Amino acid sequence: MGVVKVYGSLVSACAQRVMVCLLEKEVEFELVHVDLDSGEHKKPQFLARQPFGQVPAIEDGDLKLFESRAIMRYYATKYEDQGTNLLGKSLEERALVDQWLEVEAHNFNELIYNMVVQLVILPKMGQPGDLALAHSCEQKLEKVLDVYQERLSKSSYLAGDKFTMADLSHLPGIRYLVNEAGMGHLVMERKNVNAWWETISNRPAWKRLMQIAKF
Ligand SMILES: N[C@@H](CCC(=O)N[C@@H](CS)C(=O)NCC(=O)O)C(=O)O
Repeated sequence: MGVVKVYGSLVSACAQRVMVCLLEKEVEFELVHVDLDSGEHKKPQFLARQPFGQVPAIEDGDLKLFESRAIMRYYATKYEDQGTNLLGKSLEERALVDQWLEVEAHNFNELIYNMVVQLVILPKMGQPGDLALAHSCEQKLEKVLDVYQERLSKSSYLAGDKFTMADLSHLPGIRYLVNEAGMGHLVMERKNVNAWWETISNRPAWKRLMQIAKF
């Protein structure tokens, strides 16, 4: 069986989520570049892998899978005893990991995604971003990060005292926010969130991915 193939792009936050997970789990992978700029992800060949026309998708032997968080959970479970344990140990720990992963997916991600599209992606494509939408997302994100600030006053990581996939899942979005969207103050103004970000973004797997991506 060959190495895991990740279909995506180094600049895609969702593909980064999968790649940093594979690096934490010490699973070898090959990135098969999907050219988002030319719309390769909307062509039939890619739609056969991901019918919604979004990256990433993976191929692992006979298994083809899409949805970055499902892929992350698959590898966290398949290689539970290899590399970093991303799942938590007890049923209760795992439930907390799932809870914060749901928060990332439903309370956090969409706000960041909209802000990055309006403030970074559209301007890069020569189109004006909707600044009113970005501002409204920023205000909502302030409230979400206030909840994180409170949570992180009780534990070093979101689901407890260990790094898990709940923390990992935030890495690509926060990088965009801090490094590309000029929104670093949202993190820095919150002492516990900032300390958490410093810790998780200094993990060797994330630093390795940043090196590979040349960010
Ligand atoms: N829920 C999906 C979302 C995938 C997604 O939004 N991918 C973005 C890149 S981060 C994409 O392909 N955007 C291009 C598009 O939607 O046309 C996942 O987590 O895999």
